[in-house]
Amino acid sequence: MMNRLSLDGNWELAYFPEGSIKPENIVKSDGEILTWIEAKVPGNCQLDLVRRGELPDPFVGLNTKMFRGQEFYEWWYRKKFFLGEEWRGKRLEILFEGIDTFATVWLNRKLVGEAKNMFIPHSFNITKHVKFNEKNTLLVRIRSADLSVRGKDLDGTYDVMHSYERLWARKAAHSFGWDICPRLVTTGLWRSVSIIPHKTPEIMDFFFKVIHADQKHARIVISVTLDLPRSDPGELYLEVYGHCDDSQFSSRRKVLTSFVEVYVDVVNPKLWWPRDLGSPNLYDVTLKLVKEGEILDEKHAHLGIRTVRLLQERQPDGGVSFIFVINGEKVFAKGSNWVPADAFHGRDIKRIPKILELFSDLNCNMIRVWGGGVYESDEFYNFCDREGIMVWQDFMYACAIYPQVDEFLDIARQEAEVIVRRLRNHPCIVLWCGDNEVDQLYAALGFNPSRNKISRVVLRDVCNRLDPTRPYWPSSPHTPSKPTEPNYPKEGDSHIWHHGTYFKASEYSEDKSRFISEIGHLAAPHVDSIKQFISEGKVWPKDKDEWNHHFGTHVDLQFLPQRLQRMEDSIRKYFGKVPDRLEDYVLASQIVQAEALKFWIERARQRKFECGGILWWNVMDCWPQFSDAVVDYYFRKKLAYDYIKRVQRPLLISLSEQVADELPIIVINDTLNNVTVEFEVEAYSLKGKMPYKKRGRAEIPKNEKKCVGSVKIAELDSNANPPYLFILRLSFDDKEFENHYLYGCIPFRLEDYKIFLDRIQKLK
Ligand code: BMA
Repeated sequence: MMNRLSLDGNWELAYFPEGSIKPENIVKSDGEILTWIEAKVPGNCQLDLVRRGELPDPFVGLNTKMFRGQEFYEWWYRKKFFLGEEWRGKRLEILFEGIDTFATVWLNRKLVGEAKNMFIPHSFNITKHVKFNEKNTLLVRIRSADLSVRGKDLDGTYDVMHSYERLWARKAAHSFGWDICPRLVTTGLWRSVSIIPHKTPEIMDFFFKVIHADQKHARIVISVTLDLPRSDPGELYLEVYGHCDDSQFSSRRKVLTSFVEVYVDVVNPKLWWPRDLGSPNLYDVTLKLVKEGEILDEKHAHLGIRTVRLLQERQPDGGVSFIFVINGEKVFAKGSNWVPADAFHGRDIKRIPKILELFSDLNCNMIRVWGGGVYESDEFYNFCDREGIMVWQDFMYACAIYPQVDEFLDIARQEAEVIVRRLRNHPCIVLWCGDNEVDQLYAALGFNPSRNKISRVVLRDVCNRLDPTRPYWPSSPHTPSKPTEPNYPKEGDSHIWHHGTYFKASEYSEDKSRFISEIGHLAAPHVDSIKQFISEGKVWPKDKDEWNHHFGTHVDLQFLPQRLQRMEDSIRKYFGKVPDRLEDYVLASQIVQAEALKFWIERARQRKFECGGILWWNVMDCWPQFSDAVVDYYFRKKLAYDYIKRVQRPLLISLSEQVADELPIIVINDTLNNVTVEFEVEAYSLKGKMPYKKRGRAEIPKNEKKCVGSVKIAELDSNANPPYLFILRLSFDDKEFENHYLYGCIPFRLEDYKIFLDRIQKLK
């Protein structure tokens, strides 16, 4: 079958205040009555204007404010293309992989379709309207999102961000303004556009349903949806072949109806494992439609054979566990939250591969796709499949009480059906989650979140029906037995936010969470980055307006101006004062963040399986700002990056907090092998290395943690006063892993920390 025709690349763009020119006049003239500029697809209209210098770089200073007026514009795209004779006789569809958001499409002056949802692809049949061997003119009108949803029923809704128009617009929530994202209500063809030829019969969709898998045997049901002729298809067979190295399977079934189920049994299957536990094996699968030896259609895909379960068992302290179990083995989740790759989603495609490399390099085995962004691209999930990174997938609802009327529930249902069908063949996805912090909001307003029909009825039903292989979790955070206490620590997942509080304060150090799905600490980005996004002359001393703007105050919320203050509170608590040199200010903020994240991850791992995992907030910024991210928008890493990378390795040596005079040494083994390790602990005071050394050897059973000894403060040289820096070393299999622990009482002196930092930065 002939390949698709990509329409990506240069398009034309025109724009004007919505309604000031009649659409029918534009269509009638093939757009000739408009003035066109050059546009890039995939892209965003606003960026096309920036490229021409008609709008400033929105990421500098207070410039996002200059994009507000454009929110009330309509935008027209035009593309002219040719199709040769070879395209004749096929059913032709135009596929828009992402339209942001309220759009109408015409081809050769004929209406071909409408779109109202940024999150899902749209495909329109253009067979009747296309011309062969001559010019085709495609026109796309994108209306203002604000104006498109005006007048919709908002009674009974609530929006934390006070941007109510977003509730009816199925468009990335953050674009209306968030603490971590600017208000930039974008428009555009943000993903690829192509023309796809179809012929009948055709394989339309398939689902690899793994119903059983262990080391010896796997059974997979492959459900296939076909497009068949409206007459007897004859001796038509569906054939399936799969292989992964030397493991193979095949099956064949006669096609009688347009829905076919093929059962596949695999002996000694090569299972898909999350990283650290094994290899993320993938089978190459080919599905063929065959009639009398002729292949009529063929599709290729990857299959990861694995099972997933969410273990929720009563625990000795009365709580309930929250542990992912893959192929029967518990997995401790270490990872981070995925926020939008860019405030302009038209640029995602360029940034996503680079950002994903960071997750992998940071030793993450899980990513949570947060509900305030978008469902990610195929490349995103393919990467996670290949790397063995599990994905916690939110549906795109965040921080609001959404409309509960039937019209909205239908929109939600249709979107979920498309998304679940699109993503369910990715073994990386281990959980469908209804939303971000919607339960929490219901509870905060005094309502029971079980009333939310979106997460409790619509999404649950779609997941149960279209993908019964994965657990469904209604909201993050959520507590099944106490819905009105979604953040109850001993059950379900928790979001832990206390900006400005010392990271070892009891809120953190006595936390009993069963699974931490959000926790984060603010820090400034690199000085060079600050100079890139704060206007000249406003960098230092800080210009309150510009700094606050890049801390989230573009959203008119009371709590946001305090973010800057709270970051400084945390510096003051750790170092006694806020440095008055910019370089030191940045360093101090990054040290506190680095030590905080290191401490939280270590503590969660030390509580292995009382706690099922920790997904900290977050790796990357979607625009240049002061934030919880550990890599800034320009890809400059904060200090926390290396600290996290060290403490997320599968084998970890760590010190736990002091009990009486001792600090327990805890080794954690996240692999499925029993390991024998050698360890040692060295101590440094500000005067240099101390004569202390502790050595040992220990066996750590697979997938467990163990206390292998302790550091006794009384055994240290009493001539040197704290602070002390402990260097912990673990040797295994000719490899050495190091970690550190800073001992002493806050406040530390920044000058003292700098002395230790030299040593910390040399850790292996
Ligand atoms: C959380 C999220 C977001 C927010 C983030 C960072 O609680 O779920 O809504 O952007 O914190 O502050």
